[in-house]
Amino acid sequence: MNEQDFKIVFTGPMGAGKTTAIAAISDEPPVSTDVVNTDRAVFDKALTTVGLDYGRIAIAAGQHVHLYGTPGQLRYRFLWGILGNNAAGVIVLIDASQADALVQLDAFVEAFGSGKRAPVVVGVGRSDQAGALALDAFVQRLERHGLTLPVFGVDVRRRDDVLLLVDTLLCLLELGDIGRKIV
Ligand SMILES: Nc1nc2c(ncn2[C@@H]2O[C@H](COP(=O)(O)OP(=O)(O)O)[C@@H](O)[C@H]2O)c(=O)[nH]1
Ligand SMILES: [Mg+2]
Repeated sequence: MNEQDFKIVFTGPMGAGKTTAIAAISDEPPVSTDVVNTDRAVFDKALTTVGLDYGRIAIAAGQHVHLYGTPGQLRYRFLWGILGNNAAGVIVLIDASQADALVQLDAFVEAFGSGKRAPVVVGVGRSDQAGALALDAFVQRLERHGLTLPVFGVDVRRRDDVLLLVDTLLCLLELGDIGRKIV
């Protein structure tokens, strides 16, 4: 990683789409540490990430954004701090169709510094599914905690949606404390 590079962390609960999002935008095949999911009761999908995801995108000549995905399961929480360390910004992905989506939002935003240490952008997925919470519910939840963070409805399978999250984060970085840029 060279001096002008940034590190961005994708976090959020299992199944929210961290691995998919990084794969959607990475310039090169992402590194993934997915294994067979033994927590199908929590979220029914075949694979889950135990370590991290890693991808990379070029934003200028010789300048890259490094993309790290955290594991979503609480038992890997010890990795969040390690992966979040030195992050220029954080993207929290939430699945709006999960009953506890607002509680999950609280947990992940809180764990990653509520946008105070580094900017946070929230991507809400599956908001078009039956029974899914409306985007506004997430905005209001954040406001209850005194937080005004960008909240976007996204489909992480779409490259443009994921790039919107990353671009917003980069804008916030430029507007705010450039000193958070990391090596
Ligand atoms: N149908 C549908 N599937 C989605 C949507 N968003 C994400 N997914 C799928 O949800 C899964 C998310 O899994 P993954 O990326 O492994 O989540 P992670 O645990 O956060 O890394 C993938 O299979 C995506 O294709 C959506 O809006 N609609
Ligand atoms: Mg994953």
